Amino acid sequence: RTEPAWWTTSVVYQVYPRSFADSDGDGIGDLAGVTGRLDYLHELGIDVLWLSPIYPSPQDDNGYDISDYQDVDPLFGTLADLDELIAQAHQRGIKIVMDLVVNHTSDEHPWFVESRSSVDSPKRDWYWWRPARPGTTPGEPGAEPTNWGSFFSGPAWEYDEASGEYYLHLFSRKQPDLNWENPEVRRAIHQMMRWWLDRGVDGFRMDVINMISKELPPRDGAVPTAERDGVVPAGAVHGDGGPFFLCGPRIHEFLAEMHAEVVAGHEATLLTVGEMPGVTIEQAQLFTDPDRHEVDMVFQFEHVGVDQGDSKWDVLPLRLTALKESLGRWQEGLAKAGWNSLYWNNHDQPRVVSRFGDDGEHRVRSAKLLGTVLHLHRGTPYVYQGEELGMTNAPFAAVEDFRDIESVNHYRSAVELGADPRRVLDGLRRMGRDNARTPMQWDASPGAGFTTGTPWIGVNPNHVEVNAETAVADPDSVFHHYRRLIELRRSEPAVALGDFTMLLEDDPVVYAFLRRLGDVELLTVANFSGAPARPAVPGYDEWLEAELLLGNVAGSSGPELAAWEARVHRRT
Ligand code: ISL
Repeated sequence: RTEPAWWTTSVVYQVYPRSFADSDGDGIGDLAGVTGRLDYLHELGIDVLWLSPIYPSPQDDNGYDISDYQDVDPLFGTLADLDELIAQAHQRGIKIVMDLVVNHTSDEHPWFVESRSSVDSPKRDWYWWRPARPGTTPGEPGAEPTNWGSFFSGPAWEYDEASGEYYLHLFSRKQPDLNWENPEVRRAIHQMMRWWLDRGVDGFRMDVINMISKELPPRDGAVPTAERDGVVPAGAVHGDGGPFFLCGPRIHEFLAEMHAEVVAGHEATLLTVGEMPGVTIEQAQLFTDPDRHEVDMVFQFEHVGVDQGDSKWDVLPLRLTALKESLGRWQEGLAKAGWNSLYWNNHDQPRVVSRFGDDGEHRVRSAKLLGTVLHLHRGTPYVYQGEELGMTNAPFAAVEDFRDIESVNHYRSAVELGADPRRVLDGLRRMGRDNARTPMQWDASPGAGFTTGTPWIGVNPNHVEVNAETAVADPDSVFHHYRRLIELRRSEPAVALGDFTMLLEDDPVVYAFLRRLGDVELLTVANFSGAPARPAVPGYDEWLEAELLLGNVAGSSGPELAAWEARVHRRT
């Protein structure tokens, strides 16, 4: 067998530029801001920086609606600023991975503008244009070509009056889906990707890449028969198009082609990670099997769905056994071929310490516990900005505090359909994506060190206590715990490459597992509760004699774990 890939010992850090660091005081983060904070990231020890979209964009979905793939939005700076960021990062041994958003463009992208201009446009077929449902009046409700709902509320089809046809948008109406069936579309994207590699970037995080192949012809999806989330009445919801566009018929072909056209020959230095809502283990095995040359790893969504009911807004209490069952199955599923990416957080998820930990009394300890559990799994860990500080969800008081199109649309549409506004707001507060998008907390100053101006979204008032300046100065902080976890992945081969065995599957509060490589064994035990707990791991007394590699409670050594205590033991 060949050498393990470089990213098996690497940790990726995600920057959401809009919310990371604002260098010019306009209240929005920018590229020069990121460059100015590279020393901080270097101290944390990360290997790769994934940059959420910085391309020209109408910012309908904060840059995930791109109007030019080969430039930088003035909001974030210039191409020269990006070149500078890449150069400065490389000088510190940090790779740069770009967000690749090619399931859709902005409706203001010249490709779509041309496609929309006429049914005879040479680019008409670059997007999904369809006539109204037979026997209906175009433009009337129910005349959409299929009954699919968009991820951001409302139908997934938008009527274009000028041409009398509809175009498909799985996300906002300003994000029309590209037609990957058309080889010209694929060629244009490959070319653009090569252009970025030539510019010095080190890979791509591929946005909803498992949605690019659609089953044809598009047909109606199943409509839920019960009311949804206890708020949206049955009959008022759209059909589920997922079965027609999640991992569609040509997805493996498209990704293998992209690999051959763009990545082949550079595998040894690049990173490709496909974001894939709804992906199954069986599919992920195929996507990440190195012999198939598709992508290095995928983002799956099962473990961030364990606390959700009918939809993401229907929040259930965490059952630890369900979380273990899910992550354990993914560990097993990708043990032989393929590779896991490991994450709790990104710009679409609420903050993990508020979600699966305790963001009150035990904030610091539970944030360290969550980091420990995640980083000791087999796979490549991703740290989302502020996670290394134990940043929490935001205290949004009213719907006016939210900026995210998903939250704003959901509120409007659910309330319109008769839902109780307080209940809808409660869902937003717990699951809304803006929880992850409040400004990075650098210091205790009024703008949190993020901006000298007025931030585009409110700063979390807890920045006076939770901030990077305080954390870097405190050896016991969440920051330094993450730094040690990142270091451990490089120094202890069993962390990166050891095999994985879940223990105590049925235990409702203790998360425990073994990693093994050669004669090295690592045991991780973690108490997901505010009360002491005894890990019922067979032979735990002997483990207590073994080296304690890492813990989050100073001086603790007995057979009992304190509230939110986590330990990593090592023996040979
Ligand atoms: O958070 C979600 C809404 O419930 C997810 O469905 C999310 O939209 C999905 O994971 C896809 O996310 C990616 O593509 C979207 C963009 O809004 C997200 O920010 C991005 O991560 C469309 O480009």
